Amino acid sequence: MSKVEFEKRGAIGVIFVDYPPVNALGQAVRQGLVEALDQGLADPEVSALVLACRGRTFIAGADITEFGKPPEPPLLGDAILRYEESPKAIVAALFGTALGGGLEVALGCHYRVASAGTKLGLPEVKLGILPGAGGTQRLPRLIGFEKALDMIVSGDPIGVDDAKKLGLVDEIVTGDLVDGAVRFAAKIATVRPLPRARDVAHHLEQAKTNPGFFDKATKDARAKSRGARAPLRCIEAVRLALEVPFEEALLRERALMREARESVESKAMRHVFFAERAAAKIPDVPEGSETLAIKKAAVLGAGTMGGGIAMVFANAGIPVVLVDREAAFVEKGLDIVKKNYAGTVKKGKLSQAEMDARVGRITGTTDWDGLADVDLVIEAVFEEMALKKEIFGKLDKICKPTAILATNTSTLDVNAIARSTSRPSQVIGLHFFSPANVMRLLEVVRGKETSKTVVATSMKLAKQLGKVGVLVGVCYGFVGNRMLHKYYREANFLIQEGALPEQLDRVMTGFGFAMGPCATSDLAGIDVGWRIRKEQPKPPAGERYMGAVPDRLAEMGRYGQKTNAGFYKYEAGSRTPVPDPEVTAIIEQVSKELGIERRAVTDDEILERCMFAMINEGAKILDEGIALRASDVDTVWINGYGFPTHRGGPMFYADTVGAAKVLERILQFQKEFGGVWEPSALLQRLAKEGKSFAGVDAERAS
Ligand code: T1G
Repeated sequence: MSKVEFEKRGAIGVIFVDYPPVNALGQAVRQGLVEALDQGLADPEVSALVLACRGRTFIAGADITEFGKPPEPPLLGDAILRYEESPKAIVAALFGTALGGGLEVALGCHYRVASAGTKLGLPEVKLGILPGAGGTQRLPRLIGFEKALDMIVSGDPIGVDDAKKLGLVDEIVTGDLVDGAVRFAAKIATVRPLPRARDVAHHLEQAKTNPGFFDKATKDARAKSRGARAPLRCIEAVRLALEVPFEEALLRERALMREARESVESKAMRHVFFAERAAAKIPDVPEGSETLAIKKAAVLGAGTMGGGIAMVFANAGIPVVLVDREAAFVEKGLDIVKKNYAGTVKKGKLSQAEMDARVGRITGTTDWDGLADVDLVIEAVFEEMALKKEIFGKLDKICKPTAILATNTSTLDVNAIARSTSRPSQVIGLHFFSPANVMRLLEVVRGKETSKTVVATSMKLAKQLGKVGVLVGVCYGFVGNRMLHKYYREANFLIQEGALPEQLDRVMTGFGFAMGPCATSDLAGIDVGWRIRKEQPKPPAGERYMGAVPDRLAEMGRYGQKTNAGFYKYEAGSRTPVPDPEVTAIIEQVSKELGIERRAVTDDEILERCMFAMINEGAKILDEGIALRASDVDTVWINGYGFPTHRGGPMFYADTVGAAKVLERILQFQKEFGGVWEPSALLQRLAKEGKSFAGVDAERAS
């Protein structure tokens, strides 16, 4: 069945795209668009045309699954030129998400009408590319260069009201969209000349008076992009509008887009796109599996995490009870919640009315009886097993039989917690990341006895809460923290051997992380890890201890930002890390006490040891089935640990280096630094067979 149909409504021809799930511009759709246009143009009874879509959204872009294949005609840019040059007016009828190539098609039409709630954007930069079908030329001409560049470089969509104000949308339709578009088309059918975005001159003239604008945009983008090239390519393309004629700019934009599409950066970001969607698919809990309705939730523990989690539910429209053992703790928790919301309102990112509605969904109490009718309880108290078991025992008695009992533990054994209840099948780990109302990742920790219904409900809830849910098994630190521990082990060993915090952080931010391990420890608080390590047994004699330097800093009261001194020093009220010679002296003293002769450490060694320690642990996690897919490990790191998206995640990065090279280096480190570098069996297999982690996912999916 054709993906594009033509239908006549009186004198108006309606071109319907129908290609679920998101009407992506695959070859058949492009072909259909051209054929339907020809049909409309050839029909003398047709005075104007409407371009519309069936299904859940207007065209959401090019078909990303076609990337990497040789482009087939008609090319999107050429199809759009056909629409733009049409002698009959064409009205695009937008709803849902008009994105990427979809918005570019609409920009090639002469008018755009839209339903309320429509989102419009050019998100290509989030795939490591740039708009390649005229978006960088038509959008700036139509709405102005500043706003257009902001949309193209950020990739963030705008709402239909803003689009109307900017002149991107001509009319917001109430009632049936296609009927409204047909009425609009009939109204403008005879208006000439036909308004084409390419012909709008005033923004272009204005931009030509201020070419310096692009230099500033480039400087800002370079500072923000953490080494990603796509934002810079976007600016380069938009700038063409000032430098060359429209047609030539289209060809050069297309060439820039193709260059970007072949880049490892774009392959990494497309991997991340599909990895996030794959993470939602659980092989033994297929789509459509039975789920429980979560209409009311509760959070136990009104501390920072508890308050953040309560906000997540309130933001998703789910009433939530915030419980703690003393009224003062509850009050404090609610105050923090209100402060967080007030901050968002102040930034203009939330209306006061919406804030009030969300705060209204959160009730604080010390009374556990209020938990009898909730559908889900999330425990977020101190990381003490005895306390958690006591709490789950009590919840087991109070909560209704169908209620899901979840723990937000980041390290403890979920199976042991489950066994402290009479309903282990209803127990699951829901591991949020701090700040819970900001971080997108949710590790969904499946216990041995967790039922498929509870797994399916939790994965569905993750999407409902605007989180990226990744299913993981039970082990110490699950996926993220378990790998983080290895990364930080190497980071701290490197400091003991000769590196300094500023070198380590420079290498890791150069790789693309927002912050290096030392600055991150200062932000999170060096005392947090120190207190946990103090509870744990020291490694046996002869085995190295990663905590030597951070323990010394903590013992000296250098907890990080909160004490204006940690691995770095901080001016009062500033978050800017300043290298501190006192820390260098402390580190040198600790190395001496450990009997380590300090040496020059190269940037390459730092990157390899930090990354390969992570990758090796990721491979062991896959070996053990704690993660279903290598791409899940990447999704955890991208959404929970600030791993640079343009690197694709640790396992994707491993594939760009190659399993054989990673193994070769790990075996070298094993020789130099001992058993902590025991290579994973999976990595050894991949190296031997010349395979990749992506290949493992494909094997497991088939
Ligand atoms: N191509 C192919 N498949 C796509 C797709 C696309 N553009 N967008 C979504 N899908 C699939 C997705 O993998 C999933 O599949 C299903 O649709 C539902 O998606 C020339 C070159 C539109 C906001 O970047 O942002 O145009 O997992 O789970 O949460 O300049 O999808 O069910 O098998 O995300 O409701 C630019 C990408 C392309 C938009 C819907 N466009 N898509 O979100 O559903 S580049 C984009 C999205 C381009 C031109 C260039 C979101 C969405 P499956 P979903 P959702």
